[in-house]
Amino acid sequence: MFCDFSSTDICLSHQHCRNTFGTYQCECNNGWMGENCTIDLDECLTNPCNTSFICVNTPGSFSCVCSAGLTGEQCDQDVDECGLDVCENNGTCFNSFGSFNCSCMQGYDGDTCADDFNECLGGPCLNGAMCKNTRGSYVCFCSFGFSGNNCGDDVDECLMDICEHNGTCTNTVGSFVCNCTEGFEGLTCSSSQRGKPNKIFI
Ligand SMILES: [Ca+2]
Ligand SMILES: [Ca+2]
Ligand SMILES: [Ca+2]
Repeated sequence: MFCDFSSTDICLSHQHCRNTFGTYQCECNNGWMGENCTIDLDECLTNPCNTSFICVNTPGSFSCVCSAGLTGEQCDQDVDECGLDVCENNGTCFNSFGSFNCSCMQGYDGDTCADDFNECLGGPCLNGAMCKNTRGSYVCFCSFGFSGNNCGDDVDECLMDICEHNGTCTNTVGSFVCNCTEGFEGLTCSSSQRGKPNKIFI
């Protein structure tokens, strides 16, 4: 019995036929192993590619492809990622050999500035304000008496004529004080003092 090279049926797939003394043998093709040569050999485990390449195992074989950021037949040329608009959300791109860097606009994060930066984690809202993270920014919901983007500004309530009935207004940080004229009371001097007018029970 000899290998019949006119037929492909003697050996299983991933095998080839070899003549031996008086008979023949089926052997695994390169890249395959196991009893019936059905197991793919992972050539990448033996690091067959040099450092500019990364190894990709394929069924029955492997290939060396350029590491990210490198190109050319020998993988010795830089990819200009900045020419590919790799930085998102108006980030500024800096090309380097084999790599690149994005300097993100305020509010964005990540290698390509694609991620929202959660400003609330840094506690930007002042004076007890609530922080809500938004994409590319954040919003502060100010407590009473404060204003501004980060709620760091005192509201001068006296400018709003907040004290009624000619009360005297004094602005304070986060609040105000009204000194009421006689006969009036309350935070804004809006109510008449009880018991003053004798006529109330008449
Ligand atoms: Ca580059
Ligand atoms: Ca944000
Ligand atoms: Ca105030």
